[in-house]
Amino acid sequence: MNSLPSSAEHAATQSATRIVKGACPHDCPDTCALEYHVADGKLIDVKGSAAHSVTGGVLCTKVAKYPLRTYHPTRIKTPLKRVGAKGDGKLAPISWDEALATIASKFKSITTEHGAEAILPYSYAGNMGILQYASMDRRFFHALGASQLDRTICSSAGAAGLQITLGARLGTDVEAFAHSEVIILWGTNPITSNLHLWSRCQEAKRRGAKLIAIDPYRSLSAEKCHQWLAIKPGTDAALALAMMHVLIRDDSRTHALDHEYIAKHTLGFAELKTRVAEWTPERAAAICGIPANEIEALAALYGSTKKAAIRLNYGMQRHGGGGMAVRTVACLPALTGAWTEASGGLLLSTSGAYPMNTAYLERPDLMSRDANGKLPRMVNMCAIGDALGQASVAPIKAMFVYNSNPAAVAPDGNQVLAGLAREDLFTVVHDIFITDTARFADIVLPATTQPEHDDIHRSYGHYDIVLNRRAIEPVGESLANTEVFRRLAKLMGMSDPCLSESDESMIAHAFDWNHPMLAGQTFESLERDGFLRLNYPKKDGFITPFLHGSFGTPSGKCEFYSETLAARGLDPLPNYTPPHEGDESDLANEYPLSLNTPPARNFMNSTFANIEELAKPHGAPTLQIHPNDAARRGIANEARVKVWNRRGEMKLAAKVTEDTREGVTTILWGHWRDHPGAEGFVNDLTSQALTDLGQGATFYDCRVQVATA
Ligand SMILES: Nc1nc2c(c(=O)[nH]1)N[C@H]1C(S)=C(S)[C@@H](COP(=O)(O)OP(=O)(O)OC[C@H]3O[C@@H](n4cnc5c(=O)[nH]c(N)nc54)[C@H](O)[C@@H]3O)O[C@H]1N2
Ligand SMILES: Nc1nc2c(c(=O)[nH]1)N[C@H]1C(S)=C(S)[C@@H](COP(=O)(O)OP(=O)(O)OC[C@H]3O[C@@H](n4cnc5c(=O)[nH]c(N)nc54)[C@H](O)[C@@H]3O)O[C@H]1N2
Ligand code: SF4
Ligand SMILES: [Mo]
Repeated sequence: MNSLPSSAEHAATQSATRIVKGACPHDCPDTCALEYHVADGKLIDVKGSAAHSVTGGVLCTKVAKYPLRTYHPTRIKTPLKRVGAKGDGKLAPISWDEALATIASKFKSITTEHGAEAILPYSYAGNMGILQYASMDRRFFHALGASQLDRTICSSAGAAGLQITLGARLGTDVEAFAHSEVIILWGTNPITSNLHLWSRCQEAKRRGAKLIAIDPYRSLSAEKCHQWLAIKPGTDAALALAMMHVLIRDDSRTHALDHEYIAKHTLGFAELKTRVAEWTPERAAAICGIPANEIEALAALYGSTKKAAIRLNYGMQRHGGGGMAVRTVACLPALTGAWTEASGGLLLSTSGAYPMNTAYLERPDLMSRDANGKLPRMVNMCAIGDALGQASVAPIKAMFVYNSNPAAVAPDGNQVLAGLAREDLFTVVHDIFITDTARFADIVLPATTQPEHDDIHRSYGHYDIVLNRRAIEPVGESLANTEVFRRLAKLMGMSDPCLSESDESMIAHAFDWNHPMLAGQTFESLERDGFLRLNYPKKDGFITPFLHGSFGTPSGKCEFYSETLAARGLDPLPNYTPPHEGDESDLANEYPLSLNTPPARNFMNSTFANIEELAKPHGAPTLQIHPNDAARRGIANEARVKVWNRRGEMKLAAKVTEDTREGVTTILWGHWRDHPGAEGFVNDLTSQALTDLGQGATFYDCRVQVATA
């Protein structure tokens, strides 16, 4: 209908609008509570819930325009099969019956010939719903005997570091940041990646708080802080050690240490004191490129109040020493007793807060052991390029990709593409769009978007459970992840009854409702309100997880000294582990610059970059380079440059700017491979090397050279 609706028609539409409660599924700490506005069976708008205090009625630009994604003209509407060469993206529609029958017969023949371990699931966090992220899919692959995927691409180094020091993935309540007096944004850009934390930081700023960003790049958030400390990539642990040095050295004068908290709730203070005595600000300054007097001032400011909150994010752990860096920074709040204030402490993740029924949802017991008692092998998702290239005893013969886009998001892209191009590799991609990975698929399956299925959510940035209810019928023939694996299991004659459990039943069983953290709460109240908050100790109305100690470590204390690390032959104390490709590495002469590739605001990893309305304002990718580095290479602003290393290269426009520190180039990440204005791709440059703890990704630990193209 082209004409405007009459006022009567308009009123009718309005009265017919239904509001359905939802949860944002994207890989973002905010896990907003949504309201789907539906009229005539169509999603007409998505709003943030005003009743949900974290969301506060506000959504980021990406999700506020969600109907653009759900009804995008390029959505996959039917299953497809490949009719061209791998990588061409030439695909023809087929029926679900044909698609599933093809997958089932391939999986069977591969199992007979090579063993089920030759089949690999590849998934990450395209959808963070508890069901769509990890439930029926895990059951299916466990029962099949497929290789296991080690899901390390994002947070595993930080999670491992936090686990050593705090013993739990818990942290400061996002809403309490509004009352902090000092906020350190440590390797994080919340305007992009954590909008609802940023609004609390702004509130604190208006109340007089001091905001400091520690980041090699002057991000949108760093720009709005009182101070930007332009640290060299991968050296955060050295800075934290020197801060502890100053706090302990000056304590008799500043009284910054909380001796009662240290005595009651920490382990190994004496050993820590000896260790940090070696870490003078001068020594750290030489490593992290921040002048010693600024390190002194930072430590003094941090020690001046217990209402000092550190927001760590995953940016600073994407380096060779990322696990140790998080472990070291996480020692700070216990030293000053900042955990005793709701608006003090540290937040990396809250995902460990929830009483999850993981074993029930994922059924790891369905995996069978071989003659030697071993479970199916584990494949690290960061090293998928190497894994696909290996002609080892058990090569990967089939890969089932869902909730992820490895051709764009995995490091060392040339290796990944070479693997995906293998003629003998059978690839299935279940997605909403023809992604860079789907272009290599033998079979493509259409997936639902969040308003088209039910789910239940935890968060990694707050303490609430959020429910998602289906608001519209699936677009085209799309199916949710859970349904695809239910159908495939049935077709393959897999008989365990858990393989046919309904979504509704899994939703009801996702959490342990008898757990003290849910005492007094019911599924009915969740259904009514759309969200609920866990019962954690509170102060001033905010969750304050380590108010009374109760750390999750073996000793129950914040472990400055870790027996766990000692038993693994590792340094039991906080320390600095240099990056793989840092200034001291062998590569530094040939490749004198670091490459930093953090996410762009309008995209969510590689999601949303195909939505014109979001991609257009961002424009083509650019290589940001410091004026001194540009001058040395004769690079003018907007000149075409080539950036390369031994793994790959990219050509794009330069942006000469002091926003990126000297020695560091920055490309904001999230575009797809074929983006106009650039040749080559960011992740063709990044490395498959892993972190010190947690076997995580090292995207930002990357040396390059740059020249005019
Ligand atoms: N809009 C948007 N939001 C997102 C995402 C997205 O792609 N787009 N991604 C989501 C995902 S998957 C995640 S994991 C989260 C987390 O998101 P993160 O990956 O943590 O991303 P940012 O918050 O952008 O912060 C990363 C910052 O770390 C800086 N950095 C790089 N190296 C170092 C270093 O060695 N030390 C220090 N101190 N800083 C360093 C970068 O310059 C950057 O400003 O965000 C989520 N939210
Ligand atoms: N250079 C560089 N590389 C990076 C990063 C970086 O900062 N710099 N960040 C890294 C990080 S932190 C992460 S977490 C990874 C992210 O890696 P991924 O988790 O792979 O993230 P996305 O690129 O968003 O891909 C998710 C895909 O899932 C699809 N999807 C969404 N919902 C569903 C669903 O319900 N079902 C199915 N079947 N599919 C669905 C989306 O359409 C999308 O194509 O990337 C990493 N790569
Ligand atoms: S991406 Fe993050 S900020 Fe945006 S709606 Fe989802 S949870 Fe909220
Ligand atoms: Mo991530």
